Amino acid sequence: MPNHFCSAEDCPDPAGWIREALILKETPYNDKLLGTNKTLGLIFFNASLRTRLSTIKAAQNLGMETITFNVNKEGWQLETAQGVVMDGDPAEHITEAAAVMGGYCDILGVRAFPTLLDRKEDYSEKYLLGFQEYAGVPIINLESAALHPLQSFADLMTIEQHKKKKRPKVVMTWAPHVKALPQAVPNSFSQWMQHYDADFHIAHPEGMELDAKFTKNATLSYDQDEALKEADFIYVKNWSSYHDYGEPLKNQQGWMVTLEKLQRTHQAKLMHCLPVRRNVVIADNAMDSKHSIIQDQAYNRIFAAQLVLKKLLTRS
Ligand code: SN0
Repeated sequence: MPNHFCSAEDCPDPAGWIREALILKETPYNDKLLGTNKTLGLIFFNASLRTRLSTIKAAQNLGMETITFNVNKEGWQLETAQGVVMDGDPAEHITEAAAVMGGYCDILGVRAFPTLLDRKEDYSEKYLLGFQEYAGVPIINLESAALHPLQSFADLMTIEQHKKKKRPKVVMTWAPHVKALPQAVPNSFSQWMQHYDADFHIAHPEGMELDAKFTKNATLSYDQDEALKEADFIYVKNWSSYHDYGEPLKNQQGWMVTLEKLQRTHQAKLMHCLPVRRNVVIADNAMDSKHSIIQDQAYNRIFAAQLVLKKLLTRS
């Protein structure tokens, strides 16, 4: 087990972990003593509902204490660059802040979204790497600029729980949105799908290609209808452009997922990481249909986080 959980690359055995997490879900309190006198710190630079609550719940199931800190709202603004004269807004350097929080906690989770202004800077993951370097404790990625591994791990658990054939067809489709959103969720899902036995397709409009490093094993299509044919799972997500960095698509028409589209699939299960804007990304008639396994995805977040915490607490 590596010292951190920041990417699929930090999971040595995805299939084994999915199995273990699904077992944990049946027996969530078996390790209640494992976290005695251990503290998990959760540091948020951005908003969160599921990640925050599911990870706290996971820690409680293991007997850990938690400290949640909305650093952007309640803390000092942090400087991340080395060697700068700190005569601007940031009052504190990540070097000291991470070390202090690492001293108070045994494991730290960090959420830091991208700015979507500068790709190189966003994808350098300066917050995640800064915490890894200076905190001196294991770091969990609670959604960084480029990746959201706790979400993807729960997504794979959910597919495993619902699949009816050994190698299902899984289609991730781009969908419209009113804002420019990060690529973290689709990057991460694609990265984890490289380690999962499925026929994996990605449908998106021209110009919305993700970093090929993550999508290299997927079948890519610009035709949503074509891609959705015979699908067993449809993962819906908006993202902004990776190549024209941070730009939303101008003409988004025709990409919202509706019940009519789901009815043309292989009774596909509908997935989304949430939060979802109804009738922009997914229509009400699809959200409220029997196709949706979105609540299972959210529920599985507890056990994905619990297994990761367990692995970090017992790593040798
Ligand atoms: C985030 C994203 O990465 O797309 C978090 C998803 C887990 N989503 C949003 O920021 C949605 C914001 C909005 O206004 O709908």
